[in-house]
Amino acid sequence: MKKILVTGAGGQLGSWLVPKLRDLYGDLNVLATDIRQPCDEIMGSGPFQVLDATDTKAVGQTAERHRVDLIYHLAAILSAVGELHPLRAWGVNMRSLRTVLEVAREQGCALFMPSSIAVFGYGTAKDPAPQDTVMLPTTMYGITKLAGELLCNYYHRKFGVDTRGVRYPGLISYGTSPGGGTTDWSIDIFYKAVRDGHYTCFLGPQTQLDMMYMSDAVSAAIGVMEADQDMLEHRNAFNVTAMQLTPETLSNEIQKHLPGFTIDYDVDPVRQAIADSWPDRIDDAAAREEWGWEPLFDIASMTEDMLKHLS
Ligand code: NAD
Ligand code: AKB
Repeated sequence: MKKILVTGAGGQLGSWLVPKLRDLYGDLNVLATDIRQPCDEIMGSGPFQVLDATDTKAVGQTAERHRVDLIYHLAAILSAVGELHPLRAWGVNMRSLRTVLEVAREQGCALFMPSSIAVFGYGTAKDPAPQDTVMLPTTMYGITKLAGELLCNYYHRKFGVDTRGVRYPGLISYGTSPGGGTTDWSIDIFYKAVRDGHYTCFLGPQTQLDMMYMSDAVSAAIGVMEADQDMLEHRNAFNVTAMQLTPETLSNEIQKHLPGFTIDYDVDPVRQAIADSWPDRIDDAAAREEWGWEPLFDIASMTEDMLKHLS
């Protein structure tokens, strides 16, 4: 059975990915790590260790002790927080990636590095943004993700490390709060709809971005790592998407369940500029063709499931 180490496991993605990995590979074979304590489900179902992913020695020793074969490297600073603290975003995102790449090279581990639609910027076709295209990110977060994709491909070419990744869109989930991204509105809206019946959105009503429900994001992470290497023409990283949302379309969908729900807008120019620089839709044909990517949730089923769990 594979032995897996997850960095940044206490975050929005880790709190869904770790339980699924434990179901598939066995509770004791999945070591969750983070600089903060994760949710009770992760603490109660298997091993957890406090681990700074930028600490090369500690990550190396931990991987060796647990005889790790596969690292899911989730630790990162996201786009909105990254624009508030750009040097911190560069430091955490690049130092931690360099650390896990070196550990993967030395110890023969495979590595999953989640990239993002933030690698795109002005100069990329907006609808759809192709798999292979001009990439000129405007945010520090996007710069670290693009540099990360290139570095992961380099480690594969140069050292034979099995690096793979996907370019996630905004991920929607309940449970653990999002970590400070531009797409966080698509989660906040559900919490406020259920609690207050009203949401003030920090992006304008027509701002369209790709989105995905978290259970599909978990399937993408596991699917790309389980894919047959011989079928992969791309590696870092595959475009994946599930739906395109604007604040207006999502609020209309929520109103079908909560007719009294209202929305207004108080646009934050920083996050609006980030969103405007990202595509309206990405083309995920390569992921569908090379490893069978297919999301299960659309706007209707995602909204129904979110409201069922939050109500
Ligand atoms: P998050 O902010 O919710 O979680 C990140 C976790 O990393 C946090 O628990 C934090 O404590 C931890 N962390 C920060 N610095 C660390 C360090 N030095 N060492 C160890 N842990 C550290 O983020 P998330 O939404 O779970 O995202 C996970 C990954 O997926 C990130 O790489 C992110 O770029 C990527 N991604 C997320 C989304 C999204 O919408 N959530 C979209 C695209 C890509
Ligand atoms: C963010 O908004 O920063 C993330 C992402 C799309 O990478 N959700």
